[in-house]
Amino acid sequence: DPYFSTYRSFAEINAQIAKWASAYPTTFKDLGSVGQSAQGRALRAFKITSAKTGPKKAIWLNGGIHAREWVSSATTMYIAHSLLTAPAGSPAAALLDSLEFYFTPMSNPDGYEYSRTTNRMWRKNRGKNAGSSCIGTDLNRNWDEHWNVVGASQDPCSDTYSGTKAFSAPETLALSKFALSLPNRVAGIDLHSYGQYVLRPWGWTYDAPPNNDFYTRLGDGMRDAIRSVYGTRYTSQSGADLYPAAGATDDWMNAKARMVGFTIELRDTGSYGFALPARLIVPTGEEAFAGVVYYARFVLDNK
Ligand code: 0X9
Ligand code: ZN
Repeated sequence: DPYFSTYRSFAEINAQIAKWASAYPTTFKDLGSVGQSAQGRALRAFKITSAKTGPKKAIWLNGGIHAREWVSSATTMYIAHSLLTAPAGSPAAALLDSLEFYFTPMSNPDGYEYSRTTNRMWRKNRGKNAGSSCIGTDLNRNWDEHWNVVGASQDPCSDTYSGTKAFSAPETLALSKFALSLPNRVAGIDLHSYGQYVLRPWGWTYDAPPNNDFYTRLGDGMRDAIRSVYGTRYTSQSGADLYPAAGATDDWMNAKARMVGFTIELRDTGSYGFALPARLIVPTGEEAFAGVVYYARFVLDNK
């Protein structure tokens, strides 16, 4: 699909959502805006499931929390594309009979556009900070779970500024309300780059979570599923083993939203880093999709 030949703008991503809504009226549902960014851009959400009715579990895929991690939003959209085009009878298509997939592919649209137009290496949102000329909150330090206890800064000029309090940023507040509005939620993945990691809880402490064995089997299985596509080696470990950092999306999912929460750090391991060439969007997306299919099946069968 030529859509994935290059990194797309906020406007192009929204146009693609509109296209999918008309091309796949039975499986695709545009949920419109779940809130607004600091600069007033819409935080868009959509849902993919089959026409089959009955009780279904919900999985949330979140992309683009960090502005410069362009492949995160691209991969989130690629996963949606892969579900929409899954051949009838395939394992992926079968998932849609028992699951609803909810997508928020661009959770930091202001930062993303700023990274595209002005500063490629921007990470945070673009909210103003009272008493400082520095802009932005790190949206992956602003969630209400052990907020600011480790790996975060109270300096508004820092790239890991955690905000004035948990959910002080409109983006995290809106996303958290959206996630909690899904009564059938069971699991969620927050997509980032780079490093090629499958990160299980916890991210804020080295302590093992309850059900550590479940998380380890799931994370290792995702790692193996990803590798089976092109041989790409991801590392399966806890978030804290990368470095402890609190107030992140994944820990909030697990602790506060009772979801099986993971972070995936997509390609690569540092050759290109955040500036991953656009020709790698499709392979990165294909192997990530294999990981997501494994994850969805595992959650469906084991939770
Ligand atoms: O530091 C982060 O927010 C993530 N890495 S990134 O390079 N994409 O910024 C890792 C988050 C892992 N999860 C937790 N530490 N909770
Ligand atoms: Zn990130």
